[in-house]
Amino acid sequence: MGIYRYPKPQATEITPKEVWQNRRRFMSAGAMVAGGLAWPFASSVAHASALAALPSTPNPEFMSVEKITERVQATTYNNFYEFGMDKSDPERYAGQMKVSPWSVQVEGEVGKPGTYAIEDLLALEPMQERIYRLRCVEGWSMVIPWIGYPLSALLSKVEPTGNAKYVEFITDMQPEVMPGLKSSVIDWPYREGLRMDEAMHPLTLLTFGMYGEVLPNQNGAPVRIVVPWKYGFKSAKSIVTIRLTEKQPTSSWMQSAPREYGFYSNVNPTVPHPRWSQATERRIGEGGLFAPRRKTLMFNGYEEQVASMYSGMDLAKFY
Ligand SMILES: Nc1nc2c(c(=O)[nH]1)N[C@H]1C(S)=C(S)[C@@H](COP(=O)(O)O)O[C@H]1N2
Ligand SMILES: [Mo]
Repeated sequence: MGIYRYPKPQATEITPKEVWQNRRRFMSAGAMVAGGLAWPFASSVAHASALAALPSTPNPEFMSVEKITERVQATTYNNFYEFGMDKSDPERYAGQMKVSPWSVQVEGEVGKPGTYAIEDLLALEPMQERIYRLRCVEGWSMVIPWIGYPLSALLSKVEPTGNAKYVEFITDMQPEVMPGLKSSVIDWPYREGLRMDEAMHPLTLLTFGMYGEVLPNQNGAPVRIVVPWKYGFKSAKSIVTIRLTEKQPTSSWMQSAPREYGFYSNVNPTVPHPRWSQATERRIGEGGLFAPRRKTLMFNGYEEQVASMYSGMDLAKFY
């Protein structure tokens, strides 16, 4: 269990009591089934934790020698535009998001469409811990210990038809608690997509937790996707629908700024965003204002694993 390695949460990042009590009630059933461990696990953990522990087994293939970003940074510096444009808005407002009950509808080009309760998704496959870099298109990055299992496990279960070429992710809308939905920067709900081979790639993680615990709301509770070789915006949070399609879906960002955001959005230091370079990045939590920026790596450092999916493609054209 990786959970002892993480720094103790600061008092300031502890969620109001009513919120975590709700979360615990909801998580206890699912986490027990998923982890096969006794529930009071969280109370035996060395640090006072506001969220339910999510037991997992570290996957040695996806560990990292890089320094893990402090949990306080990863949970207070976020993009989740449903809650506002500022980096601090998700942490401030997402506590109000209702994450229980939750279900995910799997539909479209599948032999077995259906609605999965979050408890069933949690129990579908053993939970793995994987340390992934997340690189935002804005030019910053973090290193996060995620908990989940490959999306391919779920996709195989629903039996994609021969027409299934793409997967679309649609995320939740809760207008009462999401002030960002009033903004027309994005055509809501937030939608993202992957090509079928990308969705089935072993790196693509259906993600339920981070830092040994269930996902904090601001990081996309109760379930999100993490696609580490693509810019962070491909990693849709708080997913309610997974739709398999024959045609390439139009993501929210492609729709709002087609010149700036394409369908693929692979991390690529050689293809600048029309308004800024993608050659370097700032690692969140590393030094001050004058800390040197890091060189951005091709496919965010996952080139060896994913480059073959794009052989023969002009990555400046398919940005
Ligand atoms: N539903 C939803 N998912 C989203 C976003 C969003 O605004 N709404 N922002 C994306 C962006 S731009 C990034 S960089 C990552 C940030 O994930 P993190 O806050 O967990 O680091 O979430 C992505 N997923
Ligand atoms: Mo981002």
